[in-house]
Amino acid sequence: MRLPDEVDVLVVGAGFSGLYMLHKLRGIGMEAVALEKGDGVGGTWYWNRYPGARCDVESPYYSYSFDADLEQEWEWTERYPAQPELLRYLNHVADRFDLRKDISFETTAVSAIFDEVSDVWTVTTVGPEGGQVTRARYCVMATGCLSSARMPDIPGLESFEGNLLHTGMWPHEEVDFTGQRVGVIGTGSSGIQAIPVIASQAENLQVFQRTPNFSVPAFNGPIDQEWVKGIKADYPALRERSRHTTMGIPYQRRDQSAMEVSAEERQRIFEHHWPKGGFRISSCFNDLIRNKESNDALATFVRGKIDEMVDDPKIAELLKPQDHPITAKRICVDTDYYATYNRDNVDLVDVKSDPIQEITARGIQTAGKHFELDTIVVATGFDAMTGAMLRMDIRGRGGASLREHWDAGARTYLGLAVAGFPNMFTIAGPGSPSVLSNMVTSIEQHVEWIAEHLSYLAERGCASSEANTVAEDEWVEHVRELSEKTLFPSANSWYLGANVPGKPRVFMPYVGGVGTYRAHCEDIAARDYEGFLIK
Ligand code: NA7
Repeated sequence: MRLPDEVDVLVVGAGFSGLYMLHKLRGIGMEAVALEKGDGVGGTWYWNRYPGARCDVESPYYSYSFDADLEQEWEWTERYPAQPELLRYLNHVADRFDLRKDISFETTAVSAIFDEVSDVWTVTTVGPEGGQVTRARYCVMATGCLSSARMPDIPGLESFEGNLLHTGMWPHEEVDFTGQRVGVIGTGSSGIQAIPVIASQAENLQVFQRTPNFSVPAFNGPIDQEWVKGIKADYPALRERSRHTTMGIPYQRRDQSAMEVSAEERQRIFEHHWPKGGFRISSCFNDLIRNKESNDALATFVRGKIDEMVDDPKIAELLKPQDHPITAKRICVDTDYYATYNRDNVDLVDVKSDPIQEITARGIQTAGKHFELDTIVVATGFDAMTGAMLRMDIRGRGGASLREHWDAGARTYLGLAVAGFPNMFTIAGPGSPSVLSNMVTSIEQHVEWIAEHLSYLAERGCASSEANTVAEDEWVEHVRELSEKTLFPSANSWYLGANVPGKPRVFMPYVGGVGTYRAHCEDIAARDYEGFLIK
């Protein structure tokens, strides 16, 4: 589709956020179109096609709740959805709601400039039809939090003559590692998911680990049909409960400190939660991310599990995270990760003690050794939360640039709007629960809030809405204060921008929980959008 010259709302991105935003805007009678860099829908689930790519939230919860028929008719096959299944789901949603006809694929937004006289954005894009200019009253940035993949700053990357692949920009064709010597750089969630699958195919796998992460088994498998039946029968109540939890998943969190029980009882509770799989372990006490002692107890328990799963005690030791509190980085949810190190064809290279010096034409050179490789898989993550927006040249009131406004760290009001950038809204942006939550729950809340806000403006004949500077300053301070009451800032995570050299170290997500946040947003709306300048 060619973008129109003028439209009410331009949505940037066609992943979970962009698709629902487009559907919702139609529902309130607005003319809306979306643009998408990929040649298909799916966002994160379009780009991250690496082997083993899977969501860390269980299938029936990691899905839209806005349409009861969609909820009932879609059949998940596994407990945790794999990337191909999620992509199928999002394609189904695009077809079911006839969204494709309003999406311009293979189109990238280059700049968005706000015109103060007309209160309209002028967005310049490049796509199959060349450059285009679209004028939109509102811009919604559905650009994703983990959509700006980062190549590591390792000298010689371009000189490698083998196959170089980034997990976040994986080729569409199947990659077969059979008979290959493979190196994986990075042991975050992407590396941890890909490593067991690559190891099962490759002749030899070298894992280059700089910092170990905590990972817990998913205990994934074919979905339990009885469990799904129960969920489908009770969906409205479960969804409603999710919206008022901390993470946006309807788990019952034990309302007790880990320090309120004896060491034996604590161990029993950890053991009880471990086989439930995934994030359930972090719901077993209420203070794991706030109380160092409680956190240490869980970290020690998980390190003990690593000892049980890894045969070689020296490898087990290297795999145990020691430098950050457990759950202060999003915990990884794996299938057979630790057991993979018991395979004869897998080696762990500790690049803390033996740093990577360069990539050569034939492999990886560390301080101590040259590793000959056919393929290097780079699983080094993303310029998270702000990267995709800052790639565009966004200019608001007075020609001020977003890059300058965020020079010392992302600043937003509610994670939804930016002072000085009227009529622009962000979905799951910095300053909202976003990446600390079940993304779909948070995305739906933002889409619905934005749609309601735009209806409010239309009903009153208003042309512009802008977060005011005081409200933004107070929100930024509130987000910072809340984070400092937790252990989150003590980890060098991408939540803090710590993975990107030179990125300001500011804790970006809102840690107060999905439920508290939602109530706050609803309250702001009920008070005629307090903190917004509306005219
Ligand atoms: P992450 O979580 O940012 O992990 C990136 C990994 O890559 C991490 O282990 C890094 O080690 C490592 N890394 C980065 N640069 C280098 C260099 N130069 N040398 C060696 N190792 C390096 O990204 P993911 O894609 O795994 O996961 C992102 C999110 O997606 C995840 O949290 C889930 O929510 C889904 P470091 O810690 O920097 O020492």
